[in-house]
Amino acid sequence: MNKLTIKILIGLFLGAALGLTMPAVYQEGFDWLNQYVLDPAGSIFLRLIMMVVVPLVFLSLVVGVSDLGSPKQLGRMGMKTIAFFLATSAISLTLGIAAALVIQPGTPNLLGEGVAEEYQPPEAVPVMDTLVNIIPENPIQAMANMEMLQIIAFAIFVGLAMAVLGDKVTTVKSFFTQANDIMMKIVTFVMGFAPIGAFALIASALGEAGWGAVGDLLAYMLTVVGVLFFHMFVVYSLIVWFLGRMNPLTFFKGFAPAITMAFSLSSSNAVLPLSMKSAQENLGVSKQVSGFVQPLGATINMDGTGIMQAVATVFIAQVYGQDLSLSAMLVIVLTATLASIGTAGVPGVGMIMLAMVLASVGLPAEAIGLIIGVDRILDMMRTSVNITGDAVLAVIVDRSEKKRGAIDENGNATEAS
Ligand code: DAS
Repeated sequence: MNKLTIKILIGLFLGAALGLTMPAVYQEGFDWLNQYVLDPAGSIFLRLIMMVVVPLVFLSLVVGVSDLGSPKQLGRMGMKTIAFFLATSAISLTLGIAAALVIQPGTPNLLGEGVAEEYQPPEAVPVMDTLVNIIPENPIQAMANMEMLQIIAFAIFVGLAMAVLGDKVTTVKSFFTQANDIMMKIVTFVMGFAPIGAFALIASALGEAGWGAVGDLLAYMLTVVGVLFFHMFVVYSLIVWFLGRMNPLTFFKGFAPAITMAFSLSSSNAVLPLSMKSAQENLGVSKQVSGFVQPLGATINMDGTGIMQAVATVFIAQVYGQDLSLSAMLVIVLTATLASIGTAGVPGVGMIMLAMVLASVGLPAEAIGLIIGVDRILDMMRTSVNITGDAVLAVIVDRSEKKRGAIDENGNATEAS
């Protein structure tokens, strides 16, 4: 477990202790502290997160899509890989939404009396309008207004065009790549503020909401963890068994070193070397397939993150007393699936993308304050799910490529491929 994780967890527990005890002992003192210290510190942290959302989503998607190459370059294995990643992302998001609708972890006005009443939900948009409105009339205006689906659509067009133009746009490509690196560095800076941000936000939220919020917070966490476990040990087991023809026990035993490392580091990118080593040496995946599928998956495939985002969005809608319409649920699945295409696997990035999903369905990002405190604990678990999904696909693509004769049993490409 790295130092930042430990600091965030300490911030979480100290903040929760303060928020749950001080108001009962010295309400005026807490109110003053909340007004002049906790609220400002929490708002600064949330604004730092919101600050990076639009540039991060746009740049990471442009770079992610252009790195994928054009459909022709991608070829059979690439198209198969992306189709599977998008399919499991959509499944994980749908599972998350369904679980949160059934369990109902959030209760209206959890964040304070009248919060649900004074919240003005955006008017429900028919599904067809939602799909038509994905195409922006003015991409710059879409960015200014944080119209996330329109930003995503424009970024995909730009990325595809860059992939097709190839060497003609290397200067622009390196500009976008470097700009994306800058954004990811800013994310690291923002996450460095997370211990203080988590302390302030959880203390303020629990101080205002009281002990009742602890129950909702636990219900939220257990819903996320429950779906993560289901997706990891049921959905992935079925896929690796029926499509990969591999005993799930063999799979999880062989991939266990990477899963435990991902849990402690909360970063898919950092674990990638071990993920690939485990898949190649313990699961028999060829170097060729592992070297393509797992690095791609570490960037574009984040099923665990999708589960958190889906549950968190429904939870926050419940806290604001808003019933999500069918088109809103479609927007959640679309934005979270497509936006994850370019998002790198680094600690805390899922929370930043959650701010984007909330914006896409008109929910205020302030509500993140209640759940951000416990996010690092969930980040450790969802990162393990993220990399496991990449390994599951590597196993099934490897098997299908070997079955086609494109790769021989020693993992070398044959001329037939
Ligand atoms: N920690 C991210 C990863 O490395 C996932 C997330 O932040 O949701 O996959």
